[in-house]
This record gives sequence, structure tokens and C-alpha cells, in this order.
Amino acid sequence: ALAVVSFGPHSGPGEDPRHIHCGLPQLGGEPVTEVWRTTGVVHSGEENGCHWAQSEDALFVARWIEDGGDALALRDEVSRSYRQLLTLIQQRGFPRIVRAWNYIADINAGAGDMERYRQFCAGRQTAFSDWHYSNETYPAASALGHRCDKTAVYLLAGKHAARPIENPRQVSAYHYPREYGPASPSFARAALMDCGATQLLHISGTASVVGHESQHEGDLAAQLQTTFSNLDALFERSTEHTTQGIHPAADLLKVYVRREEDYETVRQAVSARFPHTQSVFLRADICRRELLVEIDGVGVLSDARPHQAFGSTAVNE
Ligand code: 3EB
Repeated sequence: ALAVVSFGPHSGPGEDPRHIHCGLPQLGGEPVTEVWRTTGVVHSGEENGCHWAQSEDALFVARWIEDGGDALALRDEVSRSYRQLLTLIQQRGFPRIVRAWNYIADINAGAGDMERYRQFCAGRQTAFSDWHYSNETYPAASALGHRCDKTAVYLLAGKHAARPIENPRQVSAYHYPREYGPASPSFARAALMDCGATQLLHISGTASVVGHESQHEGDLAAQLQTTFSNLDALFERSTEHTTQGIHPAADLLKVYVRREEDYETVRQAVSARFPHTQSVFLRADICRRELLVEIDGVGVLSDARPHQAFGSTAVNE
């Protein structure tokens, strides 16, 4: 294993540098962990607060951030932490971020531009621009909130950049207008990664956003349907970038639910829409207050799943 992500109301490193406590509690179902497997020898260690593990194919690295509840301190610490993460992946020979998960303490606290999510975006953007990331090269990402002290950032890095994919139904997040904050969010809607015979589609957090506007405030069922339509459009767009013309299949989904009491409704809708896909349901705050549900995950673009060398699965604890 390159990384093992545990769910629960605790955020911080484990004993092993590959073990990540991400701060998001699981809702219902058998308790699982998210395991990223690889082939070959794995090396791991800890440097400058970065907990890393690498194989021939990929590198995972995690870091935790404490800011004492101050949004500007969060911005500055996020910027510093991302710079350190970017330095580490460069030094270890996997210079390109393919996919990033950001699980932020009290993501919705603070008003207007001082909302913690918006300051997180500002800090992330300065680090990315220092390292010459641009609209054409941003990784796939998710940004969710929890109630723990430490913000968790973990990421998957590759020797080569993945191919960013945008959603034709949505304005690219990096083009969101000023009303959503001082710095637009630096991520691609999805990133397509070559893994030998297969390609992995890393799907960023997808919610009920069309154009740049949130849809169906207060209506969970309608938000779910809009989220599914966004996922369909993203899958459809991603097939344009595959040589085989093979349609991608969702392989593992993480479903983030703002209100615990919505779990059963969300579970039923997701299992009706994706009956053959492993899904993990997590209690999380979503970066826009009006959004009740968000889905991210991994898709596989081939029928070669059994031979896949690298990927993630949900494993019973
Ligand atoms: C949206 O569509 C929802 O800031 O990294 C989704 C995925 C969202 C990633 C991020 C934010 C991020 O705008 C929000």
C-alpha cells in the first residue's frame, strides 16, 4: 500500500507515514478505509512535516496544518505547506501533482472574503503560482470541511502531469467570478492519469453547480440529480481524451453529505445511479454553504480492472 486513509472524527498522521487520518467520519455501512495500492517496492518517510510514500509509479504525501482558528493564518500556513509539499515531490522525482484532497477545519467559518475556504484558496493559489502551475496544469482536487483542529492535505504526485479535463456544463473553477472570493479555486474538474494499460480518471469534488452558480438551494433530491448530470458530462468529456474510445466506469466514489440526517436519501440515490460502484459516505461540510452533497472519486477507462497496477479500493476495517 502507498496510502491508507482512515475515516473518523480525528485528523492527523498515524504511526506509519502512509497512514492518514483525514478527519471525516463515515456515515453508515461497514466501516472501511481507502487504500491506494501499487506494485513493487515502497519507500516511505517523514521530512519537514511531510509524510510520504513512493513506488515506481507514484508518490503520496500528507501534511497537517494548524492555524488556531484564524483565517489569515490558515491562508499563510496553506501557502507554506503547499510550497513544502511541492518541494518534496520535486526532490523525490514525482514533480507533478495529479490529485489533491483538502480536508479543512471549519471550512465555512468566517464571513465574505474572510471565510476560511476563501482564504484557503488564496494560500493554495500563491503556492501554485510560485511553482508555475496554471489553468492548463492544475490537478484534480476536493475541498471539504470537518470539525477537527488540523486541516489535512494529502496528494498524489506523478513523474508526469496528468491531463486536466473540464466540465462542459460548468465554468472552470479557475474562472469563477470575483463574487466567490479573492482567489479563484485552483483545480481541474478531473485529471486523466496513465497507469500502464489503463487510465485512471481522478474526479474532483462534483456538486450541484451549473455555470458558476449553485442550483437547487434547500432541495436535496434536485441537488443529487444535478450532481449526477455533472458526473455524466465529465465522463462523456473524458472519453474524448482516450485512444480506445472506451467509456469510463466509476470505480470508487466518495460521497460527502453535509447533514447527517440526509444519509439515507443520499445512499439510496447514489446506489440507484451507481449500482455497481463502491461508495463511501462521509459527513463533511461543503465549501459553499448552500450545497448539501458533493461526490468525488476515481473512474477507470478500460476493462482491464483485474490487471490494474495502481488504484484505490475501499477495504473493510
Ligand atoms: C465547486 O464545484 C464545488 O477548492 O479544491 C469542488 C472541488 C469544490 C474542489 C477546491 C472546490 C474544490 O466549485 C467546490
